[in-house]
Amino acid sequence: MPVSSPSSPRVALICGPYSSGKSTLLEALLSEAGALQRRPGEGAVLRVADATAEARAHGMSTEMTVASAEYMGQAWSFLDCPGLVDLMQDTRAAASVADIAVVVAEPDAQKSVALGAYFELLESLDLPHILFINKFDKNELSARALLQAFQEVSARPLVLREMPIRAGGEITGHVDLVSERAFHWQEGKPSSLIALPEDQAARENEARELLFENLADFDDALLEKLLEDVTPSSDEIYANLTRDLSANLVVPVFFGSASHGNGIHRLMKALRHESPDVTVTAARQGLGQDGGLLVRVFKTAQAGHAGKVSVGRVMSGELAEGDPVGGERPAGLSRLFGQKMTAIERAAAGDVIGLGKLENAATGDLLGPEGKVESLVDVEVPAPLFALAIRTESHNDEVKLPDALQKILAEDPSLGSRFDPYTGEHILEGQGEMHLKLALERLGNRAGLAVKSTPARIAYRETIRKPATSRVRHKKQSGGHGEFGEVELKITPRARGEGFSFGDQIKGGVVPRQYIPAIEAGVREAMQKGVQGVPVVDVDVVLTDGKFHSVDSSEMAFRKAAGQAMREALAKAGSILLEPVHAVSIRVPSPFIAAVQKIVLGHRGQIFGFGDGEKARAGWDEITCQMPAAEMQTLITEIRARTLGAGTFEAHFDHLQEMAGKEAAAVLADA
Ligand SMILES: Nc1nc2c(ncn2[C@@H]2O[C@H](COP(=O)(O)OP(=O)(O)O)[C@@H](O)[C@H]2O)c(=O)[nH]1
Ligand SMILES: [Mg+2]
Repeated sequence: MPVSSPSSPRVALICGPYSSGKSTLLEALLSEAGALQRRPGEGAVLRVADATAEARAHGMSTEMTVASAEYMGQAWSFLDCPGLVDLMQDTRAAASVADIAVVVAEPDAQKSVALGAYFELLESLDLPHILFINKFDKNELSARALLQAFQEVSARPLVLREMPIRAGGEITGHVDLVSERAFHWQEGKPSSLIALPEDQAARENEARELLFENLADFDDALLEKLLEDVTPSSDEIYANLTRDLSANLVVPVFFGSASHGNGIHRLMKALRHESPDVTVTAARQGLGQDGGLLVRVFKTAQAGHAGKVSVGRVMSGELAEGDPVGGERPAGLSRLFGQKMTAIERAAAGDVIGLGKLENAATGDLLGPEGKVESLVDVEVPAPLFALAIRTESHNDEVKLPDALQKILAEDPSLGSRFDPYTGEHILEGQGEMHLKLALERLGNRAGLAVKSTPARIAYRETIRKPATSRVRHKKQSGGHGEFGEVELKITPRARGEGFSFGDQIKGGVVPRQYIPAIEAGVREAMQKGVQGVPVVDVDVVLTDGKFHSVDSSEMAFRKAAGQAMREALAKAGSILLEPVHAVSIRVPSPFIAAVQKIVLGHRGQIFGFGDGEKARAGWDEITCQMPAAEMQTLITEIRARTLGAGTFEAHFDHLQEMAGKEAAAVLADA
């Protein structure tokens, strides 16, 4: 079992729901470390976090901010992640390198579901985490009541480490439940040590006992002491806390106010004393322990003239400027502080560094000196939930699009792009409307590309109602070489999903075999656009008869004849419009199940069942249903709007379904 060294560099992930105060906390921690000479949040333009064009335009974090600083002789890197659900991939990537996470919450029990996703992620990675309840300054707030609500979304026990001191309408300080020292908060200054107010002693005792009971669940010696009414020593409790946190058995809870600088010193000290280091983190991830160089890239940025910067953590080994990483030589190593980069000469295990211009590195890669390394624990990339068709505003820019797209895709693995052969459109897909909006803004800001987006077209299909036959002679005789080909086709409907089949009943060489592939090609071409203007599927075509001419027949002539014959047969066979239907499973916290059911039914969905689903957590439900693809374009937006951002879904194509009536008419009118 590897042991943490007190001096080696630590990485803390700062995560949590939108607007809980993560970026303000980042600045408060940097200011606590002496790396920022002003109060957090002061001077919006100078913010360490949120300095990119997109972040400033939206007034919120739109990507992860990385800032390194020294705190009491120890190097710390803080990874401040955006809280927007669409951008959860940043949190996932940062979690893949962090030693410890701080989940920042608002003191609002109503918003507890939004916390669930963070606890779930950290639990699944076994990453030790602390809950910091921010904006905690009003007297009506009860830490106990909040904890009860938050406990419902955490699988690990939440243990309160402090108790608020109340006076008048405010919370004026806190008591550390282990050391029993009381602090009075002061605006913009370190808290002052005070005597524990007498009227708080009973509450303090009660809270302290609860903390001990929580810890005793994991320690028999402590349990015995409590049963015998022996008060454990502070050292014993601290040792318990450190062990339980690094084993991810409990979630310590602190509170305070990032913007007023309250409770920050306490939080930073807990991080310092209780965070494991990179050797423990690497072991938890099953990474090689032979001391060879391993760098996990968790962010990719474009830093103006410096170009591409891969931000990575050295998970093991060390490197100096000029050493190869991932089979390339980085154009310089740097330390990051928001947008600011400072060149460094070497980096060791634990450090977070910027690596200049690594052509082949992408976010999520684990790099050894010579190339990518397979790892047991990969950063999971979620399936797309939202898609748009994109096109450059100007036709001349079209050639620049693939390259520019490729750059932003390398930054963010939860973003995808593909060509849809069924609709002929370029699709950009990701985790939600805002995710794609930001991606398009990035294309504009970085590559100067103006890109238009429209809802992705639905891959409608058509098929035939009944069998039909047709006979066509294609003939041209105009001096020289003529064209001659004659075919008779029989087309028959096939069952849904059976696709296209082609055969022949040619006897006696009425059509020489060498022309039959050309006939099939002609048939296939004609099926690209049926009578309703969309591709035809599920049809069996048989070449029943034909004629040829020994001089004038050619592949071309037969192909033309077959195409014409197919179009005529389709026109006779009647047509049905088909739309793609997806099998969908939607997962939401149980209280929202009725609201989500309404969304499904409002979009021509068909519900097959409710369950707590294999993958669902306690307190979550799953709806299994089928929905037409056309109805799902804003599904994720609607689910999130009704579930405080918590709900999500998975979907895959299931079948083509017949359309009729006004829905079919609407599709045709559109086409
Ligand atoms: N009252 C109060 N407001 C805060 C505190 N911390 C942050 N805020 C405010 O909450 C808003 C969101 O903060 P920000 O740090 O950008 O949140 P993030 O989305 O979690 O990064 C800003 O208006 C902050 O000024 C706090 O401790 N108390
Ligand atoms: Mg932020």
